[in-house]
This record gives sequence, C-alpha cells and structure tokens, in this order.
Amino acid sequence: MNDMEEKFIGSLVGAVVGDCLGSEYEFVTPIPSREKMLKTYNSPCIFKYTDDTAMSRSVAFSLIEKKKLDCIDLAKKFTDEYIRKPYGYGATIGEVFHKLNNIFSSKEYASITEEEIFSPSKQQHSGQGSFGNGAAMRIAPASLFGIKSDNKEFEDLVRKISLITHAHPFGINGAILEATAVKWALKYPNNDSDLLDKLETFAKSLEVDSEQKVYQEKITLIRQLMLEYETSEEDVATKLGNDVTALNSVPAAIYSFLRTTKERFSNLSPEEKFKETILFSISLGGDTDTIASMAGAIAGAAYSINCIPKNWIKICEGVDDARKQAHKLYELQHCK
Ligand code: 8NA
Ligand code: MG
Ligand code: MG
Ligand code: MG
Repeated sequence: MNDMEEKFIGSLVGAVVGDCLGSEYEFVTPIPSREKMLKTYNSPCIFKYTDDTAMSRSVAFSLIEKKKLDCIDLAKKFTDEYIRKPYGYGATIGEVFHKLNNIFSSKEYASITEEEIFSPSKQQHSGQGSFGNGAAMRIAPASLFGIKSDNKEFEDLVRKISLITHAHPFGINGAILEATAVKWALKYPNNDSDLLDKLETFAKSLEVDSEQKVYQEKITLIRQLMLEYETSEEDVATKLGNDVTALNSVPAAIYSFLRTTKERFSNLSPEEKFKETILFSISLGGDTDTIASMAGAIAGAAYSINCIPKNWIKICEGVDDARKQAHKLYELQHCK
C-alpha cells in the first residue's frame, strides 16, 4: 500500500473514530478529565457511530458506485438510511428527509430532477436553509474523490453535496472549508501551501459578496491561537465555538488538528498527535462527536492510518467499511 492510500484510509477511519469516541460525551457537562476519558476508551465495549458516519458512508457509497456526483442517487441514499435508522440526527433535518421520501415514493425515479431534490433543503428555517454542521460533518469522502480537482470543480462538488440538506451559506461554506482542510492534509507534510493561508483565500472568495466575513474572522482567531503556547479548552470553545452550527464547529475541528503542528508538540509521534487531536477536540465539549469526527478526518489524512491507535480502531463501529470505502476511492483516482 502506498502512502497516499494510507492517508485516504486514515481520513475516513479518523472520521469514524472521532464520531464513535466523541458521541460518548456529546453535550455532556462537565467533560471528564483526559484520564477518565482514556479509561472509558479502554473498556471492552463497542462505541457506535452516529449520523455523522451514516451520512459520510452514503457520500462515499454514491461516489464509488456512480464514479461521479449524482445528487439524486445521493439524496436517495441519505433518505433511505434516515428512514432505516432515524436516530441521532440534527433536530430539524428530518423534515428534509420526509419531503425527499415523499418525492421518491410518489414519482417515477427517472423523472425526478435535481431541482426537486434541492427544494426541501431550501425550505428549511423559513427559507433560510440550515446552517447546521451536517454538511461539513459528512464531507471527507468528497475530499478523497476530488483530490485531483481544481478549486472551482472541488467547490462545486462540495456545494452540491451540501445543498441536498443544507442551503444556508454558513452551512455550505463550513463544508467547503472542512473539505479543503482534509484535501490539504492528504498532502501534508509535503504540502507547499500553508493551511490557514489556503482557508483564508477560500473564505475570502466564498464571502466576497457577503457583508458578514464570519469564516474570515474565525480564521483570524485560529491564527492568534496558533501563536499562543497553549490556550485552555474553555477559551478555545468560547472563541471558536463548540455547537451544532457549522460556523461554531468547523473552525474548532480545524484548530484541534492544527494545534498538534505547534512546535511544543514536535516531540510527539504521529500516533500521539492523532490521539491529541481527538482528545482535545472532545475536551472542547458541546457537539463532541461532530467536532471530533471532522478533526479526525483531517488528522487521519495528515498522519495516516498507521497512526490511529489500534485499540481505538478495535472499539469503533464502522471502521472496516470506512477502510474499504477509502480503498475504493483511492482506486477510482487511477480510473479518472
Ligand atoms: P439541522 O439541519 O437540524 O441543524 C442542526 C440545528 O441547527 C437545528 O436543529 C437548529 O437548531 C439549528 N439551525 C440550523 N439552521 C438554522 C437556521 N437557519 N436558523 C436557526 N437555527 C438553525 O441538522 P444538521 O445535520 O446540520 O445537524 C448536525 C448535528 O446534529 C450533528 O452534531 C449531529 O451529530 C447531530 N446531533 C445530534 C444530536 C442528538 O442527540 N441526536 C444532538 C446534537 C446534534
Ligand atoms: Mg508506508
Ligand atoms: Mg452525530
Ligand atoms: Mg454531533
């Protein structure tokens, strides 16, 4: 197996591990100490995956099967999975799936258009669309699939995958930034660009017509945090956020990974850096499964599958499927 394939697998497995381990503490207060957390993860139970992984699996499955983005197929896979197991999702996203299910059950599949598929998400929240983190949390497979795409093509891919459920620009732009971070991490440490510069350029292009430069402001905050030797979890959560919105979770996930590239962690092995990413992201509290899953996708891509602790891999549901899907997405690169 070559290094890039190991990074592909690291990314999807890293996302599953973050979701499974993080879900243990989603909105739990107070978050226990590292020692207590590690003890829990040493217990012989299986940690189940949640909506984050369920939706990522559908994204990967559809891209692999169709060898391109087919939004109607992906919407069908999201909907079928939700109907099969509707627990653990965001509080309002179910409305989208019920409307999509009505479309799929009342119309001939071949007659369904993309416009119809994008319509339920546009109706969310009185026509604003959702700015939840549900588009960003499932996006890692798109980074693998689109590794060779140029910026414009990649942005379009992520935007359309997001639009099936999330129509608010904050929800979509959060997914684009998370996907960009994962794609960047696949080329780490040999990447010739700085991640924050790259994200800032993207955020500027995404927020060019907007009066609110919300993601640009978060990137400035991450830059400041990167200059500090250490900042407490509470302060990071206050500055970057830790809730179910994309704006208040994607930056926290990106920082959780970036923090492990600080000079003070240079003595840690890549495995210790992966662990540090996950434990720190969970220690932020709030939406821990989703923040850890997004951070795990980036760290897994950067440090690769060999650096994900074997004892964590054993206790997380869905790792084997993530491994297989990453392998298939890797193989697809050679068919393109
Ligand atoms: P979503 O679209 O329902 O958004 C999540 C929440 O964000 C909504 O329920 C609203 O409270 C809020 N929200 C989004 N857009 C708006 C808006 N325009 N105006 C006002 N409020 C808004 O679902 P999603 O897929 O984005 O959510 C993903 C999150 O839900 C993940 O954290 C995931 O793990 C899951 N989650 C599950 C639980 C649980 O206990 N089952 C708890 C929290 C989150
Ligand atoms: Mg190797
Ligand atoms: Mg979840
Ligand atoms: Mg969550």
